[in-house]
Amino acid sequence: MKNSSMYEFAREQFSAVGVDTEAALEALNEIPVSMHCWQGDDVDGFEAPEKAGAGNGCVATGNYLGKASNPAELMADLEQAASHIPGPLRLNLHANYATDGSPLPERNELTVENFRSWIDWAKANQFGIDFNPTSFSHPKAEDGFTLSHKDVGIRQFWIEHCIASRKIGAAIGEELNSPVVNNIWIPDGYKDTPADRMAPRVRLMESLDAILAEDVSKKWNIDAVESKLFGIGVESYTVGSSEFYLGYAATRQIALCLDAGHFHPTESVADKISAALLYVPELLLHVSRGVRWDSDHVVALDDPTTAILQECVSSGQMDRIHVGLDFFDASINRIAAWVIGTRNAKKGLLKGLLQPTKQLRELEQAGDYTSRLAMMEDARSLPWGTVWNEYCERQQTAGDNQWLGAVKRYEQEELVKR
Ligand code: RNT
Ligand code: ZN
Repeated sequence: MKNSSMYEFAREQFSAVGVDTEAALEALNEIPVSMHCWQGDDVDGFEAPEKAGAGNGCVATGNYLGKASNPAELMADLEQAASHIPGPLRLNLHANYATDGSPLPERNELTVENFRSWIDWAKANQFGIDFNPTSFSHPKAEDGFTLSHKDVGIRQFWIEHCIASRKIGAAIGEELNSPVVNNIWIPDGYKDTPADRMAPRVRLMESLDAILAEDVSKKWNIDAVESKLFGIGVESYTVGSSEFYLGYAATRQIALCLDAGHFHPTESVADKISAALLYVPELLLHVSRGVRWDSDHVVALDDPTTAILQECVSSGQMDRIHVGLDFFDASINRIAAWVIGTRNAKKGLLKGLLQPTKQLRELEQAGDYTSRLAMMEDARSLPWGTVWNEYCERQQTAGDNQWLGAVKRYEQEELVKR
């Protein structure tokens, strides 16, 4: 059977429970997903290795062939991945992926011109851009502290880097006519039990205030802060914890980043969205998958992930939520990892858009929880995959089970030569 006839059949089935698949597809096409540049090269970036220093918590394990090691390779790989992903995309850039300038300036002196090639690339490929200061993998972060460091000079360096990043974000946003989400994540914390839990948090709060004090366009640069439960080598205490940043984002009215891998494993990140949005103006999601101690597996369409993406759309708050990805897996084809994870994020959003939300709410309002559960569970087996494949077709992108061959060919033709 042709997909188009299958789609007509699926459309009727959804329509029977009051869901308009055409409206869902239109809405899906309005939600960009921000693809993270760092899946393509295991978070290495382009700085000279002696400058980059040790990793601090962002560890990609595996040694799959063909890692991108320069801007041209990373851009080509991103284009290959993007060609298998339907709908709008943004590029989530880290400051250590500066492309232009020889030598590159220190991180606290970076300017928009150091990202000129990326801006041109984004224009050519119709991507928006998001940005992140890189406060790790650097000699000044080697003891694991940055914005909360005891040493005022080191703190000042990272404050300047974050200010430079905000200015870069605003300049890129204005040039692309699309606001840049600028997300601060720092690795700061202790492996072992601290004697003073307060002092580093006071220093982090003051550093963030100094960063935000710089007058940067709010129209083009959206500040966000990202919490974490723990990291490798930072098992006992993370300065930028969930409570720290929820309080910070709420009192400073900036965006809060929820990384799906940064909470206790049984916490529902989906449930945090409606609570946080009462107090912070916007949310950034780092869609990711935590597995035991690791928070960065390729996004799967598992229940917790689907619940997050469904909640984004069914909350009716999509205009205040930015969807970004954050995973790094070096044990499989890196381009396939991007494609799988990004398609899954979009599938989760589509599943949310195809939920009979209005009807479920009416049942809830009427107190008919039996029917609510029945409808919710029956909705799970509606043919959303057919609607997804229709979307891929309309976007001239391969449907499920149709894209991997091209990625394998690219591996044979390009990646093996690296
Ligand atoms: C690290 C955070 C952060 C990074 C990126 C590379 O635990 O999740 O978002 O993954 O900045
Ligand atoms: Zn993250």
